[in-house]
Amino acid sequence: PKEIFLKDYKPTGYHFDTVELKFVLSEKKTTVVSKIRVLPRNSSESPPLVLDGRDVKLLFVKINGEERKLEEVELTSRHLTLKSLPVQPFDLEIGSEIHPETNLSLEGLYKSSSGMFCTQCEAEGFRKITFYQDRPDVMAKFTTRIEADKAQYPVLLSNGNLIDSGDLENGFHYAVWEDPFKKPCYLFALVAGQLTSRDDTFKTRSGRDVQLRIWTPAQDVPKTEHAMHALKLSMKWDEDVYGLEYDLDLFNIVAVPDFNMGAMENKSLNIFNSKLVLASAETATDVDYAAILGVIGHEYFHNWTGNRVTCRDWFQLSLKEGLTVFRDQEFSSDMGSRPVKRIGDVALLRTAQFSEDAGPMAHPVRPHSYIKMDNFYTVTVYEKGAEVVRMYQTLLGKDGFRKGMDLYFERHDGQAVTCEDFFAAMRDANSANLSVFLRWYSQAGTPILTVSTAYDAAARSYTVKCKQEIPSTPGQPVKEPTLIPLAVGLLNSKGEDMVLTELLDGGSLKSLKDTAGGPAKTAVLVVDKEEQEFTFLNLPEKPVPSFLRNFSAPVRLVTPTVTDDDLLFLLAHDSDEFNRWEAGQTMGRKLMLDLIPKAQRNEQLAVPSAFVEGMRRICGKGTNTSWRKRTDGLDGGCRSRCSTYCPKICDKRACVETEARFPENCEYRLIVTENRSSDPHYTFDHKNKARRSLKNLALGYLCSLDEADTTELALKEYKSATNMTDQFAALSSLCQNPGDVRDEALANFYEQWKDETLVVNKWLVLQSMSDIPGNVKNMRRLLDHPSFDMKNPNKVYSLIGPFCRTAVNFHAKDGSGYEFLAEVTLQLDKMNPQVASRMVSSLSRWKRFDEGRQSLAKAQLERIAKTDGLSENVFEIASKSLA
Ligand code: HT7
Ligand code: ZN
Repeated sequence: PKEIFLKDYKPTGYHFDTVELKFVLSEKKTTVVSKIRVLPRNSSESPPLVLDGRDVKLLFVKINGEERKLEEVELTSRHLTLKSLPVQPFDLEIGSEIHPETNLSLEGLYKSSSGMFCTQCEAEGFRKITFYQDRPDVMAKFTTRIEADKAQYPVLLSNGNLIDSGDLENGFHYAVWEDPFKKPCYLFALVAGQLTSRDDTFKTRSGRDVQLRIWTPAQDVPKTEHAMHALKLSMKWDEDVYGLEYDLDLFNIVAVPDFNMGAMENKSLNIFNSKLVLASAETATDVDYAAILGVIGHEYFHNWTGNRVTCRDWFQLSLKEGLTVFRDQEFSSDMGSRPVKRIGDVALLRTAQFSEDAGPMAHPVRPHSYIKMDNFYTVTVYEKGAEVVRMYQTLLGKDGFRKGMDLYFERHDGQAVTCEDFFAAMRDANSANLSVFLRWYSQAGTPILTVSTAYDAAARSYTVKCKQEIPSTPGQPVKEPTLIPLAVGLLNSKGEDMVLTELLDGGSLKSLKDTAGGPAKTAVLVVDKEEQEFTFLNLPEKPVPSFLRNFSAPVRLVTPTVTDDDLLFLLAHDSDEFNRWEAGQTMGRKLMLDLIPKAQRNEQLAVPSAFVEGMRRICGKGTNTSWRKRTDGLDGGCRSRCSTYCPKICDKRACVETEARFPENCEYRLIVTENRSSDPHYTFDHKNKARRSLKNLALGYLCSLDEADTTELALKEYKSATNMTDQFAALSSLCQNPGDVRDEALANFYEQWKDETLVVNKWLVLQSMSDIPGNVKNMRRLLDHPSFDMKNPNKVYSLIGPFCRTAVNFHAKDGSGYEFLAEVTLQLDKMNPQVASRMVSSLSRWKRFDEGRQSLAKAQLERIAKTDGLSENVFEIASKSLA
């Protein structure tokens, strides 16, 4: 397979001005005719025009209405090359035939299991529809005519405005859609099927009425209320926060049950995986509701960051994705709890992205090369990319960031641009000097930032010493220091933020103010050298430092001079709620790591009472007034996040021997009863979500004790639940312990929900993530279960994905977990390479396994890599993992 490099980027020799597409959809084949107005870049020469095309049968080619003999064009399995073209603008007409009815890859045009036709063109799916310059810097105005059987496909949708429709012979009908905005072909969309819409309107701030429609099969329309609400909130938020208004009179969303990713931002016709649209209190959890809010927002926000301003090439993917993830994170924060959202986002970054950055697939936010672009829709491009955008905001302030965004749109509306263009807009709008910052785009690996401190009582000064180091990654052995914004707060002995007045930075003295000009309580230190010192002046006492507030940079922070007492103090007092959580986590992790070898040596285990006390107070059970004051201000969602270390430390033996029975000391039983809702009506708001989260966390901890009364409590919760959040949480708690109760609860749940495919997926998840020994056998049984279908990505993500995250069964000593995954991957690869390559990634980090497991995992990777007919997607992951 061919590797594509960023450094080889060249603009095309031909622009496409307008594109008229005509689709005739039918059960046995689909014909596509495209008529393109082509503008040669140079009027003195006509280089070959190379069009991409895969699995497309060429029917005819016409230039200015004149047919070219097919023997005269160059046609391979990937390209159609046209030579001897006019040097003046000309019309290119291409007729082709495709087979959506057998397309299981779910890219290009495919027929969903629900019977509807639908498209997915990003990144390179349009070439499976017709021959085209399938790259994002080719932007054209599209008009789309769709013809199909009226009874089978009553609804015909594409981008833009409906300009014509009517009946044809033989029971067919047609619709013509015109999109007034230039766009790359990856934003093209078409949908045809039996769909019903929930309709609403949104009045923009300039007073225009926008029609909003969410399309689903008729029976699902009641489940689209939350999605519609989320859409209207998103539209309002983008106006309020960025001054960005929707630019057409119609916005459609279609839900499809078979979709490789979460959703797609096609211009005015977003296509969504059903699981990110459909929700009801009975069938969806709080987590589902939150995901719907975030993803509806994300796709909507792409209308400006992605569609109006798009990417020059796919290496720039983070230009739109990192920025749009940042925007959706901020939107969700504003709609719910800011610290809880931040804690969740950072937790994901650390578990998924930091490990990607430390493995064989490590790549910069802007990769240098790829074999298959689909493999680069990664947590690095999305989540680390969002952190890079967040750092601009941290460095420039909210107002400065907004100025940068305004300038970005002013300069680049209607263009396909690069990450440097975004950087330049931020820099120029703020007259800032950030050049070292660009290294975030080009260097892979997570920087390690070591920060140590010294207080000089006589000088009343506090010195912060920073050292940064970026580990080597494949192909990048040596790194340069990058620009790290280190947000710092200093607490006095009462636990209050000290006012930071003056800072000596590399010898120069700066007076500190917050962004509104008031006294600074958090300073942002700009660390841009390998080693650097900063000194705060005028500090009357030795402070307790709160470093990297709100996780101001995606780094691993090492703080050798921060003591356990400091951590407990921060857990109690830090005004930065993220860092309160962080202090509890750091402390909890330290304790666990301490206890493990002691447990292995069968020694007496003890958890310091200060930590137990700290956790009790986080749960809201403290009496000490200064603690009480702090925890009262902490929302339930934060409490729930902060409490997550309690039971992990509390392995059953440790609890008994230390008398520190966390579940009892933390009064989990009380938490369950106090937070049980008396209101059968489900409300998705932050207060209720936080309450349910704390209650269900406590229930899970109690059930980990596996005692008769805790099981009884969980069964009671399961039976009395009035919404899926509570029902599923109770079921998950019960499922921790093997036995009849678990089996019966699972059977009961399936019986109740077997007709709700999205709920059945939850049932699959619970079983696949089980640590019950020998679960591979059960997995094989589930592959044959009527609820499973290898062709549906949601089923694969529910059954195979979670299995690969289990410690006991995926990593079974006999290699049966790895073998199972290899079998599934190879089977899946024949249908859907994008999903197959996501699955094989679970074996990528085999070098970190123990010796025995390394050779077992490697053998399976080798088996995959040498299979004949392997897709490029899976080949790229398997071969890079073995390198
Ligand atoms: N921009 C969308 C990306 C996407 C995608 C990429 C590869 C294969 C299938 C896909 N479906 C959607 C989604 C987004 O980030 O908004
Ligand atoms: Zn996106």
